[in-house]
Amino acid sequence: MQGDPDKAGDLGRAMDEAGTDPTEVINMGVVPALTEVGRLYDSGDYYLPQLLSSAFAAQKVCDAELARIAESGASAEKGTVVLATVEGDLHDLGKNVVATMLRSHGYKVVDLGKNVPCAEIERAAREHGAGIVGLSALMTSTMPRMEEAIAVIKKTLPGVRVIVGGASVSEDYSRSIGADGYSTDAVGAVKLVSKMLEGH
Ligand code: B1M
Repeated sequence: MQGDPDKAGDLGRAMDEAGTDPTEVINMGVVPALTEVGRLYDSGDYYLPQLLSSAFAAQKVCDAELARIAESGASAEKGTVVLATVEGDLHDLGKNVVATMLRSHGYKVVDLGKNVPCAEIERAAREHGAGIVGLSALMTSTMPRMEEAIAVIKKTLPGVRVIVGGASVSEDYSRSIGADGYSTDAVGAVKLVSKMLEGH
């Protein structure tokens, strides 16, 4: 997967041919690969070009797996989740994985992207009738934007629940800012959403 979209496509196809479940391809293939890319970037072994082409390759696999799920006709929309990386934060690789995993489990995802102001998140949740808002932040400096968004959403959209995640966020922090749920990874995010929207 190291940043070569063609090889990533081959890997995805090989896993498809082996009958691997699409969500497993993402969970067992894409997420560990991206985590390793993050580690290599952190350690100075990878630079921005490798990082960006890895992200592109990962998205290509995720898109292919989502198309596979759509072809199988398995996805009836089970509820709407508005997702965003908070204002000031440009990290979106993990949030994109969360979006793909939620879509692959049949949820409608309105992905607002990265660096999203609180007012835009609240407006989108209202307009799309979201049951859940998911906020991602990877920097300690942007985590307070989550608290602000939660305060606004709780005030104006009391029925909407907010879940949070991102490498620097912890369970304790999530509780302290009034989030309804927290998960360390995309699989946990799907479990939270399923519990909140479907009760299991
Ligand atoms: Co930056 N960065 N970065 N970075 N970056 C970190 C986060 C950092 C920890 C690196 C470090 O210093 N060790 C550090 C933050 C320190 C801190 O505040 N604690 C940092 C910094 C400082 C910066 C800059 C300030 C660097 C600079 O310019 N001097 C700058 C800030 C830009 C900005 O945001 N304003 C910056 C820039 C960038 C890039 C643009 C180069 C790039 C982002 C590209 C992109 O996302 N499109 C980048 C990257 C890639 C990283 C690291 C290396 C990797 C992050 C990543 O994508 N991991 C990161 C260090 C690290 O984490 N090892 C680092 C892979 C991804 C799959 O995992 O995002 O954790 P992750 O998502 C996981 C879970 O966290 C969870 O599920 C995902 C999948 O399992 N999750 C959720 C995420 N969101 C969730 C939401 C949920 C539930 C679960 O519910 C809604």
